[in-house]
Amino acid sequence: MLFCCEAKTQTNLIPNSSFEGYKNCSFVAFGAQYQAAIFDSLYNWYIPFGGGSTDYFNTCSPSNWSFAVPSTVAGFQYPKTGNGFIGFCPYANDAFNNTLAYVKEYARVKLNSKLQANTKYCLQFYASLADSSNYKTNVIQGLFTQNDTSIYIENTANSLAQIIIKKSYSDIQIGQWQLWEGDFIAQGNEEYFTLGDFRNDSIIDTVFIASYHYPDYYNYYFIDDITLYKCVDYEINIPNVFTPNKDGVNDEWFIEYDELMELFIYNRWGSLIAKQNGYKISWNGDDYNSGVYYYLIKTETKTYKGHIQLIR
Ligand SMILES: [Ca+2]
Repeated sequence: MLFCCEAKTQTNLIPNSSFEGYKNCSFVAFGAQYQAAIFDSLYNWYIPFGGGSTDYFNTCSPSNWSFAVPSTVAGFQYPKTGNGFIGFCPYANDAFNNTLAYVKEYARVKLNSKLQANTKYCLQFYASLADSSNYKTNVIQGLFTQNDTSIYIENTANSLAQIIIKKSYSDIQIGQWQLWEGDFIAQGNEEYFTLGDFRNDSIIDTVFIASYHYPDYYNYYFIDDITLYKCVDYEINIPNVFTPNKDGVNDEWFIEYDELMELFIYNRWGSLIAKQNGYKISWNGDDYNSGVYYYLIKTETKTYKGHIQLIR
């Protein structure tokens, strides 16, 4: 018999990760003072204290409103997936109020569970530079904290964020969803994730694009589909010999991996004799004779082929 699979699936630690869940669609037509309220319509996500006026866009919004899709207040943009996405200025001056003060905007979410100590986590999201931007930055950061602290506290230290994703300027093109990814090793018990740019203003560099909608310095990113998982970055270990003679030593051909595996075992004539899937797979040889058998293992990212020697 085949040992069956343990049901285990990695869950994305970011809730409402594609910004599809919202409380209501009664978005206000325009005005910076209303934007926090609009973002408040999103489930799970919020603007941390001092975190600017991050926006929420959804196709449910009336088409002539500022938060409509695809013609948003910040530029023309379809969602990466689904109907909703968010947008923010990682670093811009206050064009609305025409002041020289710089504003930085942020979005925060409480994770589905606390992070585990000494564990590596991989962050991915899609970002698209809005066509209203007249400058661009090339850094977006992820900050993980144990508490729901204010942005003012977090911004006092330079480069406090654990994940600093930096792209080359030439890779950042207006209106194109691009994958941004980074990783870090958790200290343990981090429970809040904040997206933004936590660098000190003095070290932030920018590249001029063109003068679009705003006369002042303006840099705006749309964001969609954020995932946070434990990283899978070790090689799969596939044994090539086992001895199912019930002496308790090496009686099973056994593989465990952090990606879902699909296993096929063939005899020397190419006939499929065993098949299973899971995060743990094993074969006890059934009633097959000593000899050489062949495996094909498909994981979520790779395919492995080779032979297994069964010795009775
Ligand atoms: Ca979405």
